Amino acid sequence: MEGVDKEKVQKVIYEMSKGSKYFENEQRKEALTKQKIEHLRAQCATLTDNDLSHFQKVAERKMLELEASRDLSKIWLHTDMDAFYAAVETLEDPSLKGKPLAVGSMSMITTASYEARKFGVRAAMPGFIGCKLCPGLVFVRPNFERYTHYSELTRKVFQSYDPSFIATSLDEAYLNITSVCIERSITGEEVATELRAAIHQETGLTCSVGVAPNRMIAKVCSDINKPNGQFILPNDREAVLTFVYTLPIRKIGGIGKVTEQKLRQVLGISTCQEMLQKAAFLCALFSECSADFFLSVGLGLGGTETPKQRQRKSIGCERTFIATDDSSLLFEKLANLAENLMDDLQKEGLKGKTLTLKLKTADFEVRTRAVTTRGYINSKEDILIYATKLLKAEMPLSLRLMGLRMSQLHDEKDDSSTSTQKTIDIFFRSSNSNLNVNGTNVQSITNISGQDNGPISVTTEDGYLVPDSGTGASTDQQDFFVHDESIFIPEQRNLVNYNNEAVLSNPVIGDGLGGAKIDDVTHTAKVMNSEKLDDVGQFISHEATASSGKPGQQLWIDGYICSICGFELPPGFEEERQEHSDFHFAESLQQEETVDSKRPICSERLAEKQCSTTPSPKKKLAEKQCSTTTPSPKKKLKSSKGGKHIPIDAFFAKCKKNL
Ligand code: DCP
Ligand code: MG
Repeated sequence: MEGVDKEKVQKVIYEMSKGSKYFENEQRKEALTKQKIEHLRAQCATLTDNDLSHFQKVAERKMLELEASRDLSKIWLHTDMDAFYAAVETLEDPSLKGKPLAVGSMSMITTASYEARKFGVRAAMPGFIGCKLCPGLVFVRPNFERYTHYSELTRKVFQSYDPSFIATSLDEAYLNITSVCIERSITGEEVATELRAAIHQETGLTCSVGVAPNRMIAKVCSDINKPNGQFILPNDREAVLTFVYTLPIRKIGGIGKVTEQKLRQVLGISTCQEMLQKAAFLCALFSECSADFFLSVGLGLGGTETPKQRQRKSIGCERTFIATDDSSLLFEKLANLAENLMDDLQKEGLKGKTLTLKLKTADFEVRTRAVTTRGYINSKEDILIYATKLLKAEMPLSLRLMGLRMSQLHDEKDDSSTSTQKTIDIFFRSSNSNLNVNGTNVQSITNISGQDNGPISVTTEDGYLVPDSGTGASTDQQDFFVHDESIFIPEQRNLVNYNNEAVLSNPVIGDGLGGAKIDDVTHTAKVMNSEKLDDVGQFISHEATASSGKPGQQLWIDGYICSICGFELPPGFEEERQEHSDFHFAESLQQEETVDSKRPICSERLAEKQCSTTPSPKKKLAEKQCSTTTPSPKKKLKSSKGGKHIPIDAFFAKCKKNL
């Protein structure tokens, strides 16, 4: 967006979307963020001097711990293709070269060529707004098979540098190049140059590369000299600290718009260095997990170990369309989805037990409804039986998106695999009610397939069955099963609110603003066929369990499923993912706030302090901010050398201007 008249772009977007549902949702979202900020401000204002000195100690201890974990022995490389879809299209049709190009439709642009970006055209923007900004904009329909083909070519190259490379989307990957550097006695910079040349030779496309001691920084680095460039940060603590100290927090994967606003507006934090300066506030106001994440960002720490591969947990597809309440049309779409899901499952030799129906209403409300069958299924007919029942229960309604996802997967090759489900029959029978242990509604749907899929459990966003840690055999009499995977058992509030946020953050897919007829399938199965993990949110703990529900431990399972709430977001949707992570931060915050409003701030964390200190009078936030005593770096660190193109100071000066 450098050199773009941002004000003009904003004005055009505002004028063209005003009054639309998208606009209304944006406003609702803004109001929600404002509310969260106010809440946080109020919490902040209650902090006493004693609180702050306690949390200062907590923060210092934490920073020491984090510092001790610093690993400078690994060399990570992050690679990101330049204007990927647009570049592929141009390669296939050279007449597009040099033209302002948008890949997508009047409803949605997936990416734009650099020529189009000069006009403010960008990904996730409705095409008709793109046309307004850039009248000569040329449109090309996306062709995912093409992108997958080119992506596979790039992966062949990655393979030769790191067989365990982590692909986070079709066009991005992390490579641990430590061994290559040692074995061939070459530098990270040499590997970067060589790899970019190899990718170009293999594909005819360009990419940008960042090299750093950890993945978090490597990703930031790959953006510095984009397009067709590279930036190398040496494995040197001082160089890392220099780099992150002036780095705007929004550059960090996992810090999205909402988190940025909260940190900036409540605590005055805009750069990573300021995270350390306000460490006491971060520890006082955020969960331990979030605070750890923020402090590690301030220290320039990120993932250095290759995360263990996880088995695919679910497989699904979804379809966006112009909103309709025509039930026959909706059932037709459902049948298509069932067929799609069957194909994907059968291609991978998988069957599943839990079927989740995702619906996005015309008002952008997202609902998910899940059902667990007794036996494993993967035929279109079986899928459709359950999906139809789930959909019927929601009718009448007007929808703009439908999705089906199968989880609790079973590999047909693996006959020994058995379900670890356990009945909670006793509970439901004895309670003699329709309430689960959360006090929420649970429906029962009787199987009508005539097969041995038996009675099933149904979970809705109004009440997910509570997971049981024990194991046991299912019985013929049972009416309900406990899910043995907790990733699809989000807390009600998380799911509902998250969905709102996620939908709002991705408003242009088929929202019909442009009146264009689209019927886009999100290629979750194809695009996300990597079974490796995304980096978003995993900077602290790569071993985070999917069910932890802690924001800092959020993972993208299979590269696209949120480990906290099970929501799916393809890796290409980085902004939306960041907002998603923000949402979990915000949710945990809200939960903390709800609890904390009934008791002193972070009482459990204050407990040890309260033994030795007595509270002093409350002071105003402004005073606290001025008097924070977290040590800032004693001397102004100099930029490290090693960047191939622009000097790092110039880069950050540029970033600052954009803040
Ligand atoms: N994509 C998408 N929807 C988005 C963002 C991206 O479908 N909201 C797709 C199109 C992009 C591809 O993912 O070509 C890769 O995304 P990037 O964010 O890496 O964007 P580009 O590769 O297009 O451009 P850059 O040169 O900035 O990396
Ligand atoms: Mg890219």
